[in-house]
Amino acid sequence: TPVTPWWKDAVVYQIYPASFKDSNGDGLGDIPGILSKIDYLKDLGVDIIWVSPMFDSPQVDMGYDISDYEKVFPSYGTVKDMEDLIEACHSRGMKLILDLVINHTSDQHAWFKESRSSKENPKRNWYIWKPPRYDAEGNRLPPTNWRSYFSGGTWEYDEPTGEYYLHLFAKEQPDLNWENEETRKAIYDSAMRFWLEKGVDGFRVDTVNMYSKGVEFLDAPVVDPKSYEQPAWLYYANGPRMHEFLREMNQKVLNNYDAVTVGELPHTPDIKKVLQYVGSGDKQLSMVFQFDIVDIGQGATSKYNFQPWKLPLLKGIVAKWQKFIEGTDGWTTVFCENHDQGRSVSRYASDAPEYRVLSAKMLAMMMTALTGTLFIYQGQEIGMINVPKAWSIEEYKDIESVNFYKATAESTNNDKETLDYVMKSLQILGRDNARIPMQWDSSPFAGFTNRKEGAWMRVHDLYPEINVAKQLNDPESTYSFWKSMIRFRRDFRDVLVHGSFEIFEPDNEETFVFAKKHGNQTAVVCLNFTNAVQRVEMPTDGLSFRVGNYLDSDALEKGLDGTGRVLRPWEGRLYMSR
Ligand code: TEU
Repeated sequence: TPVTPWWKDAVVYQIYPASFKDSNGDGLGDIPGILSKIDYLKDLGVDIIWVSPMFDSPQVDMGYDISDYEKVFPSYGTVKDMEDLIEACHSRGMKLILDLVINHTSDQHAWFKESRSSKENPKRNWYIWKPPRYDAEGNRLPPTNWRSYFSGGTWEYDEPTGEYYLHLFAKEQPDLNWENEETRKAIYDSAMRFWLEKGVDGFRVDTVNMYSKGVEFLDAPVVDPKSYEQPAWLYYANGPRMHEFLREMNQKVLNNYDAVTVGELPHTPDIKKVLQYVGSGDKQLSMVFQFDIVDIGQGATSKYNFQPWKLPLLKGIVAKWQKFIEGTDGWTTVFCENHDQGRSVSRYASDAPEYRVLSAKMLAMMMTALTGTLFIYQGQEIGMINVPKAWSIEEYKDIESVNFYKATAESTNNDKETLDYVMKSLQILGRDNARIPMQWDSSPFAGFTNRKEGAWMRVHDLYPEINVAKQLNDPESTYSFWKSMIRFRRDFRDVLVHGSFEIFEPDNEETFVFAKKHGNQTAVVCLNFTNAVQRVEMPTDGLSFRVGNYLDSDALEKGLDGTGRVLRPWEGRLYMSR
């Protein structure tokens, strides 16, 4: 029988370096700060640490704009600090993975500086340059009408050489030209081998399905008549050479190391397409992040136009990505938070004072009972919640949010109602909800920094109530619940990490009931997603549960009631068969 790869049973913890822990009092997190908390993570039950970009960068997009893959952003530390971190992980039996951001670089990367210097430069072709178009009146137009992620178009005109370059994200993040073999070789050497040789255990692969753009650069159809730029991911995501590039990357680089890859796969709801990436026979990626769960509530043509939704949507998405690998050799991920998303308690449950702890534990139970490699984002283990509703746009730092607010203000002539709705949407979906400093204790600035002026971003007003120090030794805390659920998941890994999935009452809008099965063992999970008491019918046919053999996310009161079970508000229960 084949051995299970080490990363399947793993619990991965994502660290956002700017906001995890500041060790030197400059208001920004750093690598020595991460080192100081490594035993905290080990104790929680973390197997793999994923560090978001800590490479040298002008920080236009929080380090996802890399100016040198082989250097560390000075405020975060040095390459030596990273070597120490790798060693610290390995000596504790943990692994470390890095972000691999190779769809684009910073415009300050030496490669791009050369590329933009002249049309004859040998690196001209390392990025995607196109001549302008002209309309009937002779006005200059960009090569296509594509909309970028951070508002405005995807093409920036570069005066000195009279051409446009492509940038799917900020204009300071030019897209690399993957069609060019020399570019690919340079990427493999600089962004990958350099760090693999230092012992990193793999990568979270940023926007992995965007390397191969369509061969033809065509205009996207108009779905938003108010704007010139149109959503265009159909034209640049999952392009024709995607799988070829990933096979090459494995052959030339990854296969020489026991490295794991988890690719980010936006705009890909199609199961068959996803399976092409994660089938283990055709080695491309170990697993991917499917976006459906984190896209919940986003507007169709504009992300920050929040759309209310009901529980069956979430349940259907969970069920879809639980079932899609059954009968295949593929693998999947379990996650509902990262640095690009609002906090799960605020988005999927309730962050009201009386419910937020219950909610956080209920979600922890859901996540730890699902099949796939489990990813937790910093602060999720203590139930951190979204920024307060009263915060104004001035508190937001994320380029996507700030640009969107500005663009909306411009296009609506500062229409108050529209801008209020943008603020409401940002407070639910905005990326900064996850980027505020980690809440360590109740000392000033949540113990994140000892800088007099505070941290680079405002600390959550509720940090005295929601913080690590308060929860560490409290057996009833969110942290303690996560810790025990992670152990429980490990003890019952066959059924929880690898088991098959079955959903009950998919249309029920109040509760989420599912079963996990492996051999003759079954786990039944009942989750209450409301503020009210709910009765659930448990699928107990032919199963025998030892009374008391269950885990409860709400230890206050445990009521068994005939065939059905009564769940208190936001309570979760997990019953394990004998
Ligand atoms: O995100 C890529 C991505 O697919 C976007 O949908 C992302 O979710 C973003 O919020 C835009 O709406 C990755 C990183 O996770 C993100 O932080 C970076 O800004 C982006 O790539 C560019 O590198």
